[in-house]
Amino acid sequence: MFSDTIAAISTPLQEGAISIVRLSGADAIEIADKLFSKDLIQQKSHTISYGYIKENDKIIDEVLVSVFRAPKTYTCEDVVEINCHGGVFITRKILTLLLSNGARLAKPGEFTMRAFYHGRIDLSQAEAVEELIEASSDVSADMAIKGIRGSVRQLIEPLIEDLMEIIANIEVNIDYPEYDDVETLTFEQLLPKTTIWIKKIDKILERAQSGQIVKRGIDTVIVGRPNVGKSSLLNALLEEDKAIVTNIAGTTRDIVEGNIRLGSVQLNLIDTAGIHDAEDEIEKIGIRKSEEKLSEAQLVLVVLDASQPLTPEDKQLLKRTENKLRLIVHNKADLAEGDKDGIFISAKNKNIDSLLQALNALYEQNILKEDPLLSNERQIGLLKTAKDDMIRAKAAMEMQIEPDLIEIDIMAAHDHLKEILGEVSREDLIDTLFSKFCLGK
Ligand SMILES: Nc1nc2c(ncn2[C@@H]2O[C@H](COP(=O)(O)OP(=O)(O)OP(=O)(O)O)[C@@H](O)[C@H]2O)c(=O)[nH]1
Ligand SMILES: [Mg+2]
Repeated sequence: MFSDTIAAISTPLQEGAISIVRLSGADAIEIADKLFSKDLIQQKSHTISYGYIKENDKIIDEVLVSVFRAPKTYTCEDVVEINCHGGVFITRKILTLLLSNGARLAKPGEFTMRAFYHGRIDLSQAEAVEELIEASSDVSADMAIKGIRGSVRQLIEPLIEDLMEIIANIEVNIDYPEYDDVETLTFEQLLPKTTIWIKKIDKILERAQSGQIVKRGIDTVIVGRPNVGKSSLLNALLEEDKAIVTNIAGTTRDIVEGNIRLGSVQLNLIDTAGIHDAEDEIEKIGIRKSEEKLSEAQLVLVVLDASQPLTPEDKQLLKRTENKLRLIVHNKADLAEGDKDGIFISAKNKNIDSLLQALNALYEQNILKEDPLLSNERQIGLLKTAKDDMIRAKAAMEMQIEPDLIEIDIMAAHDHLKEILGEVSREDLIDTLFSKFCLGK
């Protein structure tokens, strides 16, 4: 499929113990053979040979050369990997020698792109390779490796099959309306199928949200009336004095942000201005921002002052956050008396264990046990588009519109799902996608 042989340095270009220069293509073995001290042409597939890279007769480096013959290789082509000493100069030198012996410099992601074009992996698997490289936690790495092994295909393929079945049904009816033995298609049959299909998509989309949470972190907003200790809590969580803390109500006027990692999830923390009826113009703007952040939040930490009875403002805030995913945090526990049922902390004294435990419990349970799921935005976007297509199809069915007109929407949904796997896709999209990869991958 590709006529040229590509080469690239596949490890970071910096000093290290070893660097790997990789070659892929029909001439990979021949090109490497020209530079290597031993014969590679006869070398068995999937073996490693020890020797020297030479420029004319001069020894350049002592190396290990792996030979992988097509088709069972990363790219499905002949692949050679040269493990050399990890100096920047020497690695570049070897690459240059390969290029002057007939290889072409690979573009970012081109090795993986070849694996895709040769059909070894689908587009979602290629994306997962990039996601694995970028993964910043156990969970995101775990999701990516599942993706590489085909979890997205497993998720999407049954949905494609359902649509094929619906399309086939419609086609039979359009083509052979006169045949008695062909079951006539009725909307009573199609409608429930469509409804179930949309429900399945909703389920995947719902779980996709947890997938994205793992990757991007949870937008967590700290709210409460002035002076309850929101900024103190932010500082305690971040383990640094990021926000200003004073005993003056209305200290925080702007948004203060910071990130912490809790086990496998990340919290994107936002400290806000205390919400109350303020007179001060600047504070009012701050409060407006707080409300905005509150409405966008994925998790809300409602902070109360445990040393005081609930005020009307507290009650109002509790009411407003009722339908949000929230934790009610009783701060200033050091000043409080009586029962301590719930999350009691003392932000000022950095005593926040019960909150950390509650957060861990929340996310270990909610997100991490589920698999497989979608977490890639391109894939989620296409899934949503396919859902919209089917919502249109459903509406048309309800209006008893001609089946062949409805088929257009169903076909669109089908194509959008296929596009997730890269099976109906535009060249430019694929190019941009692979260009995000590292060189040599
Ligand atoms: N005793 C005690 N005092 C605390 C605790 N947490 C915070 N404080 C004090 O409460 C006062 C207000 O703390 P902040 O963290 O500034 O409160 P805030 O909610 O951010 O206030 P605004 O930004 O004005 O809305 C400060 O004097 C803190 O030292 C706590 O756990 N125990
Ligand atoms: Mg504050």
